[in-house]
Amino acid sequence: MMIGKRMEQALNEQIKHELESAYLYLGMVAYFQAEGLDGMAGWMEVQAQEEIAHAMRFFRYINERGGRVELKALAQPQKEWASPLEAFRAAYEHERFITGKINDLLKIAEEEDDNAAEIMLQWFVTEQVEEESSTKRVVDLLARVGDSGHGLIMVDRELGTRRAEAAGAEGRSA
Ligand code: OFO
Repeated sequence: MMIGKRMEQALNEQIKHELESAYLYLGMVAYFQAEGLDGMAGWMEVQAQEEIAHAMRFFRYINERGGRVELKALAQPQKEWASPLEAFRAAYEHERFITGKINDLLKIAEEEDDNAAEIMLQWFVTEQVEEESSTKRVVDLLARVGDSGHGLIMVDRELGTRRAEAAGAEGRSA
């Protein structure tokens, strides 16, 4: 069955939200790089790539269901944060916002009796649990180290391992 107009529009909005996530996180990559925090920059770069993958899931889904993808304008993202903790707090808040959007989409799927969309969206429900928990974990770590320069370097080093893991995974699947 072809996708309904209401769902098609809502999913096109979601592609925009996912790309906005990528854009916001790339803004954070630039901020962390400027601060000399390469581990955090690497972590956020992997995060931004995941967001593009999320957008592409919706992109492909709309097409598979016979709909038409419509790309929207993206606003310029924030460039500066008061501290790495504030940046990660903003990322966590943004993930909660996205979780709300996924829940709204599920409601639409129910109202429209769109089982296929509902099943596709289940993946995102699980993914958002992971997204919220991974950003919250870093917020908690940074809150704990406070103003300690040594602590910040330790956290930066740990977060830097994510990029190495992601690169390893790419190597394996290639
Ligand atoms: Fe970060 O989960 Fe998509 O936006």
